[in-house]
Amino acid sequence: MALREIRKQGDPILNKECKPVKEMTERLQELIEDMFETMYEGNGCGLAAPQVGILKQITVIDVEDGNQYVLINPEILEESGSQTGDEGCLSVPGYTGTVTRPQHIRIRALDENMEPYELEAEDLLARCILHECDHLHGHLYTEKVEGPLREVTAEEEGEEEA
Ligand code: GNR
Ligand code: NI
Repeated sequence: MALREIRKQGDPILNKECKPVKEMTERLQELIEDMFETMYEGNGCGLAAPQVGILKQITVIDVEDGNQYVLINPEILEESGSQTGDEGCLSVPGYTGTVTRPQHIRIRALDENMEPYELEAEDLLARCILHECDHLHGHLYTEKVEGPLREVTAEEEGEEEA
């Protein structure tokens, strides 16, 4: 396991389309483990492969609902309702902004064993999945933000050990 370097806004890799994964390999298993470690280190609730420089459709999510989700080649099947709330991004450190997204979604993805599954999500989990799916298609939340990006202090980011 190893921490990976997080690419920051302005790095052109963050605006590229990611390729679907065709087969699981040892290298990709290691990437997924490293993505969880890198996400937890940054106090994030999700991380997409392009954020660590890999243009593949892989994202990991942990919104503290007791699950560690791995989404490979995710597809959004349904969206409904609307929620407005604040988002941050490990590729845009120190900022937050308000984004409106669907309240409820249904998705299809492959897990770390390349087994297909469907998942229904709402609230933060839906928001996080949509934020990560945007990364896989070269988009950042800053394109969708309503009003200004606001600076957040280290305290608000939860960096209390700093
Ligand atoms: O840590 C993160 N918080 C967050 C808050 C609201 C909606 C989405 C997110 S994901 C983000 C981590 C990140 O940059 N993932 O790509
Ligand atoms: Ni992000």
